Amino acid sequence: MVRSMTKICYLVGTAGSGKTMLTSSLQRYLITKGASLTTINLDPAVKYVPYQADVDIRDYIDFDQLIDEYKLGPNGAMIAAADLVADYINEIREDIEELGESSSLVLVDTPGQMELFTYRKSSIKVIESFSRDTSLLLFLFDSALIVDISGFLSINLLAMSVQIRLDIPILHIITKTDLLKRHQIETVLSWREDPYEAIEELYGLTREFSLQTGQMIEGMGQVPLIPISALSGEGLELLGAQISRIFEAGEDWSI
Ligand SMILES: Nc1nc2c(ncn2[C@@H]2O[C@H](COP(=O)(O)OP(=O)(O)OP(=O)(O)O)[C@@H](O)[C@H]2O)c(=O)[nH]1
Ligand SMILES: [Mg+2]
Repeated sequence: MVRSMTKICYLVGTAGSGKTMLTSSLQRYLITKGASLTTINLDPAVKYVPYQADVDIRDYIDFDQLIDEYKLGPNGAMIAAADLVADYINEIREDIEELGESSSLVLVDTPGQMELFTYRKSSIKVIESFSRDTSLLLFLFDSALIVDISGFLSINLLAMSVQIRLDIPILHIITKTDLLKRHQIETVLSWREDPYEAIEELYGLTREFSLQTGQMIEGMGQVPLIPISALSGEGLELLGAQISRIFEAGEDWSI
């Protein structure tokens, strides 16, 4: 049996936001900290995975064959593949089971197009087949998309949408911080506390909606926003500590 206390982190974010690379660096970081870790690739269309995928959906779903067999375009094939994932949940559970003790923490790298994991019913089945109580979303804010206020508010809305849809605890992560200047990171973090000064510069309906979004951001309360560079490793320690805190496992990853 997959242990009922198996803790699962789903990495979710817009296309190219850094899910795969963060999975890779987080895997390396947590293993050095003594975590007993399993890493799952749930993206059937990915060609190259830069980490050791202990469980891989590509062992069950052949993306190119789906395209050929059903004469699908790339998006149609992605939808078909995303829906098929739920059919293989028992196999995935068995794969994790076979890994035995190394399955107390599981990282799940989700498909490139975020809406496939977030909004299709198969993902809900995947989450429920483990346990909501021991699941955590790591929602990635691509740093390239949030350096202006409208981008920042839009991605916050997306994060809220994902949380509403999947209904599990969430951590927010700014990715690729090595590409930002320090003052840009500080500005983005300050918008989380108070976005209103920046919103004042907007006009019309955009300003109205942005003000309402600002109120929703205030309502998110204590959800941490953690700046991370998967490239340099900056922020991984803080992320590890936050994951640990959420799962109430303290700092001892071998538990
Ligand atoms: N500079 C820098 N580049 C990064 C970082 N993380 C990811 N990238 C780059 O961003 C691009 C996308 O990264 P991925 O990890 O593939 O992103 P993804 O969200 O898995 O992408 P899809 O699965 O295709 O949606 C790649 O070119 C990475 O090299 C980072 O921390 N710093
Ligand atoms: Mg990826």
